[in-house]
Amino acid sequence: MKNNFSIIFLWLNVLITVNVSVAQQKSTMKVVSKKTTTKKMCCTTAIPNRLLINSSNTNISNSVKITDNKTHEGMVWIPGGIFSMGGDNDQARQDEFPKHQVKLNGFFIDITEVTNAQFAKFVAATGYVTTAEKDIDWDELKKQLPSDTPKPGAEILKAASLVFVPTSGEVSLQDYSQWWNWSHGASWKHPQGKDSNIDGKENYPVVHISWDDANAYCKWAGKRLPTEAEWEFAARGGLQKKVYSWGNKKVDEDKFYCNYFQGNFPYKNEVSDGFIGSAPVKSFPANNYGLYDMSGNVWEWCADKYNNLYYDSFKKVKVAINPIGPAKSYDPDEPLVEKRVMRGGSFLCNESYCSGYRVSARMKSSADSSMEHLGFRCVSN
Ligand SMILES: [Ca+2]
Ligand SMILES: [Ca+2]
Repeated sequence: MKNNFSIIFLWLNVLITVNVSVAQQKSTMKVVSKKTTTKKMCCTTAIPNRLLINSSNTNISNSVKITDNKTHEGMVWIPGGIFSMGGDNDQARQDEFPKHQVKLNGFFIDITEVTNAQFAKFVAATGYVTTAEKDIDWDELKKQLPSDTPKPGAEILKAASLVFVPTSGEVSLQDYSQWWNWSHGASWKHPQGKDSNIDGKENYPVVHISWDDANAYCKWAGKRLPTEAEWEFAARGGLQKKVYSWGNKKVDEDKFYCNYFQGNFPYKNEVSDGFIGSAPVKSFPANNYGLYDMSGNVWEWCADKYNNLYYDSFKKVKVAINPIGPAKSYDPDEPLVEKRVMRGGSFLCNESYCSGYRVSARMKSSADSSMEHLGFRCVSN
């Protein structure tokens, strides 16, 4: 099995090399200094894409109809208001600046991440098949690659998702393939791989959910994904210019405020907070709005495209009103891959070098990416 993973990651690395090479030749977009974008390379800046397929070419065969499922059960109303969006301490990366004023209308938001039980209802009602459960379509993938790229073996293109496997010791944090395994059979029903299951985990957040999957669920539920601004506004819980959803106390000061990774990532998880992986929703204190796990547990998709320079566009704007993200995605690390924003950090985030559970921390991946620590929650008007 280990050999298979090695082959897959060799293939991934080939694709990465090809994409970067093509980007360097063809991209006309401004290339930003690597120094500013790869700072603190870790779980928060090295989220892998699912074989780097551009989401705009993802073929979604599932047809989900809007149903009359809209309900505000399990949601709270977040009154509108003005807040200061962006980084609040020296852990913040460049894409979290400049801080800028944002005004939002009120909205409802789920008090927890969407759970396995909730997602199972959706699948039972619609027959939806998630991205991770579908084989990779070579005809689509090859459109992203040079025409002479050879077709990989069928085994590599089989349905799979990324599962975290701790390394045996300290490793360079530049190479995420050391702790992410391309695991055939891994999906929301088998979060740690094909031999795992979610029996008894109905109240855990659903994971291995792509942005496309999350949107399909939202559509069925009569809801939508939060904008990045809505997500941050809700996470702050009415606090102004604080680092975390609970204020400025350190993540383990007095008590554990969220599910994260204690110890030395990615090989020694001390599990002082009681959870080595994801935790049942509501296992940690809610913020002032009554929202659970806005920090940690699993990353949460937002509706917005990701652009590392997006906040610069507000430099001359006094107050941004209900912003919905940039028109164009751009990530200087992978310029050809259209990406969407993820927020909140996960059980793999670590205080010493990433702290993705800060309320302003931004992450991104392609819309077809799915991983063991990636889920979502919904909002509605
Ligand atoms: Ca933990
Ligand atoms: Ca979360």
